[in-house]
Amino acid sequence: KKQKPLVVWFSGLSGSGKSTLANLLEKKLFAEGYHTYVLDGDNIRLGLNKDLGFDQNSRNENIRRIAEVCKLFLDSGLIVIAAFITPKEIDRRIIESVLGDQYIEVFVDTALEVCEKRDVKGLYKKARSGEIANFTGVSCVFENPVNPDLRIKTDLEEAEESIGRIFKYIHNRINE
Ligand code: GGZ
Repeated sequence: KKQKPLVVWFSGLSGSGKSTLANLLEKKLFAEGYHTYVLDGDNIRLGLNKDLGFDQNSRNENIRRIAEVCKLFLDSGLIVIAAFITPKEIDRRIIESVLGDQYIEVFVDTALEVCEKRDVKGLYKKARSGEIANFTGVSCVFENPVNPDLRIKTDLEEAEESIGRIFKYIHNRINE
């Protein structure tokens, strides 16, 4: 199947559902015959970016490098699915300056209270107690995306519905 490369980039708080959506989207695209690659904290922050922490400069550099990696994957023809908090608008504009119109911005808009209640990894608890510093949403700002291509309300929509909307949105863009 012929495909046009694209980057679908999910931003949102820790626990908002970015990785879940990224993996479901990959599954859907694979089933439809597309070639994809998922980038997330698990394969980037443990490898390429293991020298980076969570202070502002490190986060900027994290996102900048990931955007450059996405660009390389675009050259190889893949549909890249990226899932990172991406807390600042300036970072999203940097991504756009690197990737141009091959960048699709998806805001996973899950309320902080919901993410904190889930607290899958217990990180919010640690952030509240001060055990983790600079935690997004608690002790570090998350700027809501100003004009995302898509906004996913995980508390109002089933994940499968969200994936359907994303697929519909990118369908024309990824077909040769
Ligand atoms: C935010 C942190 C922090 C701090 C560790 N703030 O839910 P997770 O655990 O699995 O995903 C989060 C991940 C965020 O890394 P990103 O590369 O996506 O962040 S950014 O785009 O801002 O560079 C979380 C974990 O790392 N984590 N410490 N202080 N998230």
